[in-house]
Amino acid sequence: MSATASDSIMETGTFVNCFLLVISLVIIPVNGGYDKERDALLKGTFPQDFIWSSATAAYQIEGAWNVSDKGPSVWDTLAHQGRVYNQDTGDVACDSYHKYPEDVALMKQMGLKYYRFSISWPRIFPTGEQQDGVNQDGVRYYNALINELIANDIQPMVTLFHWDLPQVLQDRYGGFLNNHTTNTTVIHDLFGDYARFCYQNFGDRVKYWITFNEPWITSWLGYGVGNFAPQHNEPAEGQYKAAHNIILSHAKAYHIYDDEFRAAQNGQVGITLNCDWGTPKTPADADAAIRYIQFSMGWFAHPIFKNGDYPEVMKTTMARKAQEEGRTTSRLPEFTPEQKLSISGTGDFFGLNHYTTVEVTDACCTPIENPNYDTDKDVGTGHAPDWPRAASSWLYVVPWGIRNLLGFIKEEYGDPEIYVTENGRSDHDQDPAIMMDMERICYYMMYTNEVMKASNMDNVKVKAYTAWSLLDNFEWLSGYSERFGLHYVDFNDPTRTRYPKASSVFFKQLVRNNGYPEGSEFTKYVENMWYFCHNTTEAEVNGYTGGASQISSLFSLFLAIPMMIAYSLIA
Ligand code: PNW
Repeated sequence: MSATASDSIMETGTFVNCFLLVISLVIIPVNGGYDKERDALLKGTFPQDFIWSSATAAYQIEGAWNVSDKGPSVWDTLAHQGRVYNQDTGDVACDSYHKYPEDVALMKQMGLKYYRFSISWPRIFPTGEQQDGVNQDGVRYYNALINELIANDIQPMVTLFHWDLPQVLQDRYGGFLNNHTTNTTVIHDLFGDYARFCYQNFGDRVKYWITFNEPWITSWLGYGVGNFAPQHNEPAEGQYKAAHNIILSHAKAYHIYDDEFRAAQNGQVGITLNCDWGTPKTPADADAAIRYIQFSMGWFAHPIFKNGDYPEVMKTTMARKAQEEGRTTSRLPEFTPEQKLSISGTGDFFGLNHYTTVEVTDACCTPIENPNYDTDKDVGTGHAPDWPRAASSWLYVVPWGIRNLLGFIKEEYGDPEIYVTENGRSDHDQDPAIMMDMERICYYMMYTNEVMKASNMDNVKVKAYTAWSLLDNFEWLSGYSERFGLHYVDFNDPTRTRYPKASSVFFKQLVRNNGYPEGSEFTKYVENMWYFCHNTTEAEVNGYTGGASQISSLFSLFLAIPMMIAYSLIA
């Protein structure tokens, strides 16, 4: 071999090594997050009848904020006051009010059999009250959407309240602050009337009803902090009053279905609660972590799925605080014995929205000047340094959290049927657009695998997994700056064309495989991606370092892109 030839081989080798080194420094964050046992890929499939779905919400996608007689919602008000990032509004959003057949076609293309969407209360009753008039165009819209879904073999799963309260109800009655301690609270009856109207008009085709989406957000951010609509700032008590009314309104809507519709329509009514998993920072923080979960999910789940009343730890903590604050009554309201009876057992299924995990520390008992829900819990929250982050400031990627949370729900609430009604990851709105959304693919891959572990290894009755979201949409206070979609929407394009991201192709394969069956091409692809997705190198995982393992890590990344393209061609 000539000197020149061997030099050039040397040079090539050096170049490759440098290239690998640079690439590995840039794209493979060195962290020790991967736990060989906990995070291993589970092969297998979900139960045969498992429900794969995706979700949206009315205000986030519909637009058409004032067509026909639609009344304004509290979110129309907030957005029109310029309170959203970049002064964005939901006036047009994804224009799904006009483009719903396209949305249905996207789901059909992905092989989804269910769609979770919400009905806008003020689109049906402009003031929120039936006696003031019904907007027939609104009823027509939801009928058309439901019919389009069914014609395409997609089952509707309908949320009655995804935060867009009719503004008139806020103005007339204080919304969910209305008279929270009496038995004859107007807002319960009005929500009941609205639910009845929906069961009557759509219940022949809709078999899954979710009364409220994330009442925690409405209560705390809407009526406590007040940065979310309806912007009521009363952090000592507002959230407890609102939650009390929401729980009673939920129970009312449940019983209306039970008494008047169940026999004929044979559907199910549940509620969707959000909860981050709370993991104790040290063993000494174990009680604090439980307290964190009882104050968030337990606040609603304990009354509805257990005994009609708030969690014991919430009641005793709040009673102690009342004493310390020199109050004669707790800021946490009490249910009457009759109310407890009517609340308990009002969930045919447990809807769960889950995105992230927090590390909890005990912050017990420092005296607080201005008591509020955050300080009431006596906990501190943080995040481990090696948890990767999404675009939303609160969203850390911790796949194993969902398995723990599902196990907690099984144990705590008597093994209910759980529908994961939201799970997903945000990207920043950036130029060029993120169409090869590998991080979203990884998120769905890792989280659904943990859900499968809960189902198949821990015997949790998980019946459904719902990806948030079908489309990029109006992300509340962040406007259009955070994108959760499986499909990209260009919000500067008047026609709001939808474009499939790589994750929609991945999700389609996941649905088709119903999980990660041994030996399938899809599972092989996932195996190649697994270490990359866990943000760590194979060398770290296997405890040795060296070129070969790094190359194979990189290979899974480079393999991914052509694989995705191949998949989209055969899709
Ligand atoms: C859920 N947080 O809301 C909602 O149900 C969706 O409408 C929303 O688009 C989605 O999650 C993504 O945010 C949340 O601040 C809003 O922790 C805020 C938080 C969590 C969930």
